[in-house]
Amino acid sequence: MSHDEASSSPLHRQDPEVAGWLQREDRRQRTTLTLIASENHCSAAVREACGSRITDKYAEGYPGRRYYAGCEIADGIEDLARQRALQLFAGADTANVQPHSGTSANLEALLALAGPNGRIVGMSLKAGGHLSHGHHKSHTGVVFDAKQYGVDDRGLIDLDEVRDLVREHRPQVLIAGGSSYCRIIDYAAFGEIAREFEAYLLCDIAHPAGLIAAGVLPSPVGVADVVTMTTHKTLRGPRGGLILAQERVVKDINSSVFPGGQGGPLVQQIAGKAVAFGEALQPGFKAYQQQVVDNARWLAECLVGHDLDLVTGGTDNHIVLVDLRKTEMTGAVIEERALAAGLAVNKNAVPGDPRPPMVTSGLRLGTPAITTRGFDRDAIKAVADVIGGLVRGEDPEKFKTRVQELCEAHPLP
Ligand code: DSN
Repeated sequence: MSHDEASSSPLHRQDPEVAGWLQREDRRQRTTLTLIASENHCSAAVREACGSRITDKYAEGYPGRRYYAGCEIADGIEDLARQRALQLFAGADTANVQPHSGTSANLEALLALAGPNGRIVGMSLKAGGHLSHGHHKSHTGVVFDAKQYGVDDRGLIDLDEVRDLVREHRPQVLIAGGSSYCRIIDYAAFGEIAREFEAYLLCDIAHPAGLIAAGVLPSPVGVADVVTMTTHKTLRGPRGGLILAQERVVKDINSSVFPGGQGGPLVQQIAGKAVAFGEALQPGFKAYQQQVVDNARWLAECLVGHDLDLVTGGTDNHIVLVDLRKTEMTGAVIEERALAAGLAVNKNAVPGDPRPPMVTSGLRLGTPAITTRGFDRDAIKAVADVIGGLVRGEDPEKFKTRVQELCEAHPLP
């Protein structure tokens, strides 16, 4: 939107204060390189759907069975989103597109499968898992009797440890997936453990969903009873959650989402999900996802060239986790220094991290957003050079012009 169009918009005329904040966010995104692994830049079409008039509509229930009048358009949109989700993730029996977020999706799925006070096993946050996999500060660590597995000295999931924990704890649900795990997860092996001990398998693919949809990484669909994900990370859609379920658990999952965990669905977000799934079904999406992984691997190589340590030594997906423990820097310090240079990165615990979560000894980098901006090998190397310099203690000011050149050469969609 041009400056003139923006300043004559209804929002700008009615509420210049909010409009001003949103313009600043627009500018922030244009002039910052997003290396936060969980963020991306969705299309203008997705944003238009999410800002549409259907935001006004209440549609509690499911298509064909709503608690309000006038839901026929909401039904059409939700059916379309569900159909497209099932095309993207072949082998799933149903898709529930209503979860407001990945955490809501996990809580709803876990309540459906384990019930209150049920037993669950998931990867610990410190090892690369997620809060909603049973962390003691998440409802999933309060409502359920949760045990957590970690990673070995190389930063890899140890399937023997997982099996031992499942044998001992006998969970109703075993969870596979994480938010800072950079390697391929062996879903088939998790499935064998779950079957051996009669647990359900829940695979949380919030991070690699787009890579899996494009066939760049192996899919857990068909192995897992339930697959949860977010739609706004590698999948490049609007903020929200999605649950895929096999027939035997569909009824429980659907009633756990509504009326169990949520009221009216956010139909405008479901419309945005339908648009994003449509985009992901186009041939260019596979090339984009392959580039996300190629860029992450190259970024990892370039960072190793700057003598930085990486958890697991590299990556198979879109995430690179830098272990700063041999340097003078903490995750928090580098996060701040990077932002001063124009890079948005996030501090992140590394396995065995002695520092607290607001400090950390790690840096999580991701390539989805910069790949959307069209980054190639030269541009990735330039980013690695900035990070290498910042970790060595060089002044962030020195990199500002180079980062702005990269932003201008790679505009937002
Ligand atoms: N915020 C997500 C991430 O950054 O991975 C997890 O909830």
